[in-house]
Amino acid sequence: MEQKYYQKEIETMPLEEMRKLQSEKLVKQVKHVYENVPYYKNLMDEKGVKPEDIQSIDDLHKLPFLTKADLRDAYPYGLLAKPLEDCVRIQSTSGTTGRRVVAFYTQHDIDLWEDCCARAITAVGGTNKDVCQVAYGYGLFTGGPGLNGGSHKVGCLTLPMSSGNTERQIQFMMDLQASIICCTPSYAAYIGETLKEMGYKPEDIPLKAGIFGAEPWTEEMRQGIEKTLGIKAYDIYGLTETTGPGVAFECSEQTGMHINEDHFFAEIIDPATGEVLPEGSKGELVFTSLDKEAFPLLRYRTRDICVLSRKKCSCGRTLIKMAKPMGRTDDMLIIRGVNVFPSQIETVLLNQGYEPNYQIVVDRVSNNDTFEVNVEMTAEKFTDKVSEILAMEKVLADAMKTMLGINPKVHLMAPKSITRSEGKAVRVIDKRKLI
Ligand code: DLL
Repeated sequence: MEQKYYQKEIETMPLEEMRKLQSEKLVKQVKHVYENVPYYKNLMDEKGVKPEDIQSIDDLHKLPFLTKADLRDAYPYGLLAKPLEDCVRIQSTSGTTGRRVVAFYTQHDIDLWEDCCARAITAVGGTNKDVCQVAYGYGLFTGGPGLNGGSHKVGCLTLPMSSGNTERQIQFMMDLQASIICCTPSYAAYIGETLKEMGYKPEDIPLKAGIFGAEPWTEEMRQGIEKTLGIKAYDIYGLTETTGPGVAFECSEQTGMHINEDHFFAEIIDPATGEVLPEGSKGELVFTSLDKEAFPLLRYRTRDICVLSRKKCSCGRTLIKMAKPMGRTDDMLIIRGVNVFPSQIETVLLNQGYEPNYQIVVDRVSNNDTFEVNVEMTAEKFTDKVSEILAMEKVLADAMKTMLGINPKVHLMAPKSITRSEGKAVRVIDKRKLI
């Protein structure tokens, strides 16, 4: 694919220049936050750090971390760094527990967010000749509004579908010949499944690329979606706290996501000690907003587990890359003392020819963890013979045991019996009430 960039100078900037830009922005940002956010001033005072101590990006480690707990404490206005009169938008997390995170944006913040999404769309080959169907949820969730804004900036004909109403999605896709689709990977898989049932073949589908994120998905799932929809499937990452989608995006190489590091500086830390780890280490991803005005979080602990790499990329971008997040410090299950990530289960299923329609159910009975995985049979694998079902369950349980080191009880279920998701899929039901 011929490489196109949305902001070439930034996206291909030599590292030394990028460091200079980041340093200048950080020094200004720390001063802005210290002077305008009493909550943050207190945190810095407690740690004995003054804005003068931050002279370049190399001093970043001196600053305190911010966590989700800080966001909850400071809800709703405690971390606001601009007067409300200067803010033009609020977005919020999809979190279902505790207080939601509320993020504020000035027009400048919206602009830089939409630029990040425009970089992502351009990186997958999007131009003003494309019809871009945005099937992430609109509203408080950042997915719809972020990619909608990016699509406008690129000049695509934007189809603001939001998520859900799959038959209508497909009708618009076909009638208007949508060439790019943006949604969660689980919804993309569902759209693919529905198209197949309707009798469409990959070559009948007008799409050429998809921009999928907001939840973890595996390489195997990527291959499945690419095959069913006849497209290239690209990853996109972000979180409400930093803006939304577009913090990092995938390019034609499809080997991880370039972080828009002129706006978001990334560190990897040891989640247990907070120590900053060298490039290539696996740990918790931490972001610093270098130039957001209204809600500029510094050293925000995302709880996403990830690896960074500065390996040269064939697309010509010099922006650092993050691997697909491998899970979260908080959705890593510890079952009978063993660490289990839903993505590992997904990998096993896809390798064994199943679709990523599954649910993990964990409980505790007489002080012992129970670990069950409900998996849908595909139409091709469907059988109602008990002996065959038992044999298939055993094959899956053995493969999971090899991957995880512990034995799950696998239940095969009829096709279509696990509820499909139009947004983020619910993969885990933990009944142990450990927290
Ligand atoms: O999910 C923003 C977004 C919208 C990203 C659309 C991409 C596309 P939140 O609801 O605040 O924001 O959830 C953020 O979702 O910390 C990750 O754990 C997870 N996440 C987001 N993108 C990815 C991805 C949006 N590509 C949380 N792969 C993050 C894995 C992802 N996990």
